Amino acid sequence: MSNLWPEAASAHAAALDAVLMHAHLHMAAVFMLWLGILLVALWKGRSTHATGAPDDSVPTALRPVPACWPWVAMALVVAGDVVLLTTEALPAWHARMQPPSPQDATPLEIHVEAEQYVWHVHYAGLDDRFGRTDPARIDAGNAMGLDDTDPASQDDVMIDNLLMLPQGRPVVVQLKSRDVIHSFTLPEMRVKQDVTPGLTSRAWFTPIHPGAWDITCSQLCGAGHYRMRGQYRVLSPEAWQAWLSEEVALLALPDIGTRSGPHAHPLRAEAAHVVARGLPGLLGRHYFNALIFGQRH
Ligand SMILES: [Cu+2]
Repeated sequence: MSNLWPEAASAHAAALDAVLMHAHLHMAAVFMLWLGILLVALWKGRSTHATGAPDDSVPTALRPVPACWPWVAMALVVAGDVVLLTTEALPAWHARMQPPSPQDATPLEIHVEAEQYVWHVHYAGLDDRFGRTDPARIDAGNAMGLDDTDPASQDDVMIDNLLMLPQGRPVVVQLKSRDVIHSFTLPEMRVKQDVTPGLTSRAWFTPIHPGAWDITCSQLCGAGHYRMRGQYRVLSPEAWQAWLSEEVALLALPDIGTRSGPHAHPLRAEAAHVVARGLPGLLGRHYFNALIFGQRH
């Protein structure tokens, strides 16, 4: 059955998969048990006594179904639920609800803002400090509204629809929405978190092996919901650091013109190719609006 699921690529994925698998096995056992009782009842009750009322003239032991069976079945269902909850589901949920501890490894924080139909991704850069943002500064070349007067913003990297992650390091994604409810979903990380306007949500996970997969939106968020997809990639820590350094270096190039525009980085180009089927794709709606319609947001 696990072949039907997306690849498990985060540290907590196995525990959640086990809960899911055992809950399904439990429900399958319950289904078979009730089906068995139903078939026995049908078989033994196929007499001409069709009134539905208990026939007191028949000894209890010979009645179609012993009266205790449903209680036994229900007790087994409850016992199975209790075992599942106490041994797997609640421990897995408890572990899931604990944010990564800085004692284990310094978590990497990334800010993501959802907007019909783009994931704006903001990296703190080499200094690990996020620059100040201001919604009034959002425009075609500044998807997050970064305030360039803040020294911490100088090395901040903004990319639409591309989430780059290092392997083996806990990641905390801070999520906001600019319009409607979206749902930030990384199936292989077993991460799904609603992104609600007016609220700041967080999702955390630790990628355990390299790969490239799709970011999807799991809430029907508008007519373009189907194309609200990005890409996320897990690289080795060294490759991730090299990528970040390259991106920061690209910020200094004079021909870029914008902070969130289409840099010439090969990974961006590749992701754009994958995502471009969704029209705004990697470049984001603002960029396309500016490019095609001359609009500024
Ligand atoms: Cu969405």
